[in-house]
Amino acid sequence: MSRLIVISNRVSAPRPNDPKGAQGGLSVALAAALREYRGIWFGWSGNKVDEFTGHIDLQRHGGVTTATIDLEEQDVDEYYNGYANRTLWPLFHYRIDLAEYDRSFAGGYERVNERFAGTASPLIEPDDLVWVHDYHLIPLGAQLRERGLKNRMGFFLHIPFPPSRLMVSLPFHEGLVLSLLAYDVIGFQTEEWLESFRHYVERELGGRCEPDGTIHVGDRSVHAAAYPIGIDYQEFCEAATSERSTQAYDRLKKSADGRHTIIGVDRLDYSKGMEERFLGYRRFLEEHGDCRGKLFLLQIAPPSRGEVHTYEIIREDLDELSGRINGEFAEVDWVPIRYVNQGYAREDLAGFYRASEMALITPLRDGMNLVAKEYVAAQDPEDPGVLILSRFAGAALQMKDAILINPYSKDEISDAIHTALTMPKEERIRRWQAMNESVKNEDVVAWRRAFVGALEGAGKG
Ligand code: GDG
Repeated sequence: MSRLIVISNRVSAPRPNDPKGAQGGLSVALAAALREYRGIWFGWSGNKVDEFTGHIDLQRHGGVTTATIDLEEQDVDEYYNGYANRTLWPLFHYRIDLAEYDRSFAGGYERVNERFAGTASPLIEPDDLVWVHDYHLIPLGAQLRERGLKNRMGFFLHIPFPPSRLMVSLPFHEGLVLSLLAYDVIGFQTEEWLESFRHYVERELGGRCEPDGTIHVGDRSVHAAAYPIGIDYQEFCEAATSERSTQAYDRLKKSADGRHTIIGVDRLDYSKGMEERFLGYRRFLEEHGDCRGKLFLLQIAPPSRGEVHTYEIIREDLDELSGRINGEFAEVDWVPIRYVNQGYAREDLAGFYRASEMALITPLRDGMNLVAKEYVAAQDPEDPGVLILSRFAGAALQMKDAILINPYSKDEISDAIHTALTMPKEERIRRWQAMNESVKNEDVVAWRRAFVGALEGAGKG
């Protein structure tokens, strides 16, 4: 069997009970995918050095071999904080108003991708399968090919692919998308993002897309398809019934004191629609005065990307908004929003999900959203909670039995909370069973098998 070489921006060794949490969906999923596979996980260590040396730190953690490199401060500023998180992240989440285009960012992005290619290529043997992840590393495949690699190579995009009309606002967009064609397999989370990619290929690159997923541009033919990512279902169910999880469950239930808990768990990111969520919840409190004091919103939002200015602003905005709503509605013995800016261990999260009668997940745009799937997996089958989910999350395409809402509409959020509060138990069970089936069957193992299977079947590049 070929080895699997996974390459992503950050490598984080599996630490299921890291109390700081907030590893992000990608690293949680990749650790799970690699555990069962012989191979290497290559990427940035997260450390900065004065001068880039290309030194590779090889380690083995929890059944996974990791190979990491350190980057220079300028690399991190231009490539990670710059092009990846200030240019591509907002653009790919349809926020061209927030996207910044700076020549130095684009230069740093190319440079770091070259550094990845230069240091990773000696580790790659001719028969290895190479699987590159996410928007930080789009040109990496092309740069590995320039170094003579003929391996089968795949790329998976964890975030949405924007519609062509937005994509063209990126300077030199053709070069970026053309570089994707160096891969043999290109994977997207949903049919919707795939459709945007195919549209771009036909309209901007003059390519041809066949119904079986083959894409032809010039003399290059590649396979592009949707591979919806899932959670490690078994691991999460075990986490949800562990001793630690039970303690977390008891802690939340005790402090809820008979009130209903609405839970939200998100990295502090504008794409997650937390401001819209708070405003929708506020509308609910206005419209249903009789429900005040009977429920509360627990929003867990560990900080992320602290060095990017937009993230400081969202943090300030949410601090202010939650404070304002609490000031407006709180009573001496009740606070409507418990807003927590820290991460928790996965087992604690699982207990909190299980103890919550409802989850309110309202991203304005999200590649998939694993929190929605984790919430379902953690529920008590005899008395499950209700999932309220944005129709703009990739997960909504698989979880049609959630209450699907438009996160921009305060009214829809308010109505959905009311529907969830009054939903009969039989309906909660019916909806949960349907969602649980899909979360269980379309898990991270199925995702990895589908993608790696397509890569194994691909012609050598
Ligand atoms: C990207 C895409 C796509 C959050 N807080 C804590 C914590 N988390 C964990 C959650 C979940 C993960 O982080 C978040 O995953 P999401 O999928 O919701 O979102 P992104 O981080 O934006 O991930 C996304 C994903 O990649 C995978 O392809 O679904 O669309 O944007 O696992 O549980 N974990 C712990 N403590 C926390 O406080 N331990």
